[in-house]
Amino acid sequence: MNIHSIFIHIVELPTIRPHKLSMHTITKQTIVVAQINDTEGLTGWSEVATIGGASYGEATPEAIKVNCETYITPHLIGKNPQQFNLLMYEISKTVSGNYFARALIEGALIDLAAKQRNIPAYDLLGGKTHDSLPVAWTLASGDTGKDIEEAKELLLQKKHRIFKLKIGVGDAMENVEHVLKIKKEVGDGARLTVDVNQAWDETTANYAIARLQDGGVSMIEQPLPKWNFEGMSRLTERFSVPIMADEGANSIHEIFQIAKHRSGNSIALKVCKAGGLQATKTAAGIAEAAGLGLYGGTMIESSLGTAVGLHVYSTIPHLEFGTELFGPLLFKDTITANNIEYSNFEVVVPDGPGFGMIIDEEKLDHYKRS
Ligand code: MUC
Ligand code: MG
Repeated sequence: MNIHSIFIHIVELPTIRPHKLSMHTITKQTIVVAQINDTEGLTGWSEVATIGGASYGEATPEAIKVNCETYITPHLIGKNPQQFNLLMYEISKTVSGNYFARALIEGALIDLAAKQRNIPAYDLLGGKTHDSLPVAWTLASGDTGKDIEEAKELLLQKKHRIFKLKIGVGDAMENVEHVLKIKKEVGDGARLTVDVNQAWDETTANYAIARLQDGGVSMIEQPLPKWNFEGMSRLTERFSVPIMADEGANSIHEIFQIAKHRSGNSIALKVCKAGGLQATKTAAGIAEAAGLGLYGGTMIESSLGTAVGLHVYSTIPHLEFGTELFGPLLFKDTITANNIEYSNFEVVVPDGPGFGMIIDEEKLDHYKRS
């Protein structure tokens, strides 16, 4: 029952099309996978994703792997994964920050603990309140015509009716026109949101958000740099369209400060940013107590990481903005034998044991960095 061995793998999966963010264009997504084996032959698996090396955030895949192997996993050998709560608390005393690394290890411990009991992971987190959740798709091809085509096709297939547009690259007002053209084409059948990924200054944000709000856009994600909490407070006060904090909303302490100073009136949750599934639930609790809207965010994980997100988001009763767990649909291939199911504009929570995903070890080996 106790932990026998732990391996951390860096994996690279190609995407179906380039995915353009303000700081990086993804053509191959890098994920980090943890594998924790127990003495009885069961394995817990988990995943965190990163975007563009060190460009999106401070956690790089290489640092996650080395910090897990040097400072976290030696502490876990011989320990009982059922005590994941205590183990992660002990780790928090010797490992500061490193939220992605801690989230990765906690996820694999929870997957293993749930598999040992033959129950779904969400049952270790209080039980699910949703069987499936609304799921947004990100339009980020960089081409207005292609984005319109993509949105219409996905609406027709009943896959998505919430679209997030990445608009942090290039001229802000041209980007606003791009959004409004798409809004006109997809009509009222879909909700449109934008993610600026920190690319604007406050003056630009004031001009652009006014146009987007008038044009019927339903949410503006991280318009200002992550350090500009006061600017985010002023935008939240000024506009009626929801302002969401993403890159600025990481630890539970940051989320508390955002709630206190209204530096955004909604939060993009992500397991990696919070440092784990339990911390994600705490973050959701702080946001709920402050009346902030919640979004089940993604760092564009593959099927395994998407299942991790789904298991924790399924235990949160009210996700005002739904989720954006579309990752598996952006990848050309997967490292699991089963895949995440999408139907009727929702993503289905995979039932267990654990996170409910079966690793295809040949595929894992194929896409793993040597
Ligand atoms: C982000 O900033 O939200 C989520 C969806 C997407 O296209 O990029 C990610 C990261
Ligand atoms: Mg974002």
